[in-house]
Amino acid sequence: MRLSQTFFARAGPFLPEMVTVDATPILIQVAMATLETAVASPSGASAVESQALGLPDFSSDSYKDAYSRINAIVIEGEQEAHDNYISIGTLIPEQAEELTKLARMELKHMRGFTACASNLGVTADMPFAKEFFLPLHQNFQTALAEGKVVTCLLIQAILIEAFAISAYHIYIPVADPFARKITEGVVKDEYTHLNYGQEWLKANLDTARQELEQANRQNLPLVRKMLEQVAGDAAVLQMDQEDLMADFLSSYQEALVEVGFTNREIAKMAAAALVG
Ligand code: PL3
Ligand code: FE2
Ligand code: FE2
Repeated sequence: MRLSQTFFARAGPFLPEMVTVDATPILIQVAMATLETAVASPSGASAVESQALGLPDFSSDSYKDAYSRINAIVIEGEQEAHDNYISIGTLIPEQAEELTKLARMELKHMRGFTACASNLGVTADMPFAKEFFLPLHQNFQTALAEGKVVTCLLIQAILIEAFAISAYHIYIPVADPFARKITEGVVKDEYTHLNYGQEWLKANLDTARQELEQANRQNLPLVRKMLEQVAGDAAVLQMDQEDLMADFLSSYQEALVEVGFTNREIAKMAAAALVG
């Protein structure tokens, strides 16, 4: 009884497809296998249930191994996002209060994703994640030291936020139920952050244009490499690399439209990812 309830509750968007294939035998199979093995995982779904729903086995060693790096990347990304918004506040003091609010949201995200790892019994590989972010981190620090607020905003509020939004979008449908809830909450906040960057750059486009194009040429290729580097582990989590790339490009493009670039200018800016 409990099993079929959770099955239907979790089936969500997959249900119509499964019904047309005749769900009954699958349900019976799941029920029997679950009764026999009774493997309850910390994610709330047993290995057998997860597989029947087309989700990864959250308790497998291969899943946990990939998760230790992906989760660390997310935790490091949220922590750096916090630090970056505080730093940007030193460059635009009249915005410091608003930026502190954004920074606080990032710490909340970081705590949420830390809980996702504990829930699965995974230890985040933080040294790996620090190295993953290093090139972008260094470019941000150099821009900060030179007082280049436009570059800092492009790196954090456009590129990193668009990266996070795309990754979270693609992760949500294949996440364990606990992490899915957390990530759904986080992704809403990330739009607020992307929007903050868009609005500031839009209001300052006349003076920002040249620096923006230059910063984009330097940093977009780094994001492309990060997407490539994460692809293998993301695939273990059933996240598709092309979906990630497509979602990133659409968030990036929408953001640049909002800032005030024409489609042709955006295509030229996106070409930096192909060439760099
Ligand atoms: C900005 O607010 C946060 C920046 C975070 C960077 C996210 C990188 C995402 C890499 C792929 C993650 C898939 C989601 C998994 C969540 C545990
Ligand atoms: Fe965040
Ligand atoms: Fe953010």
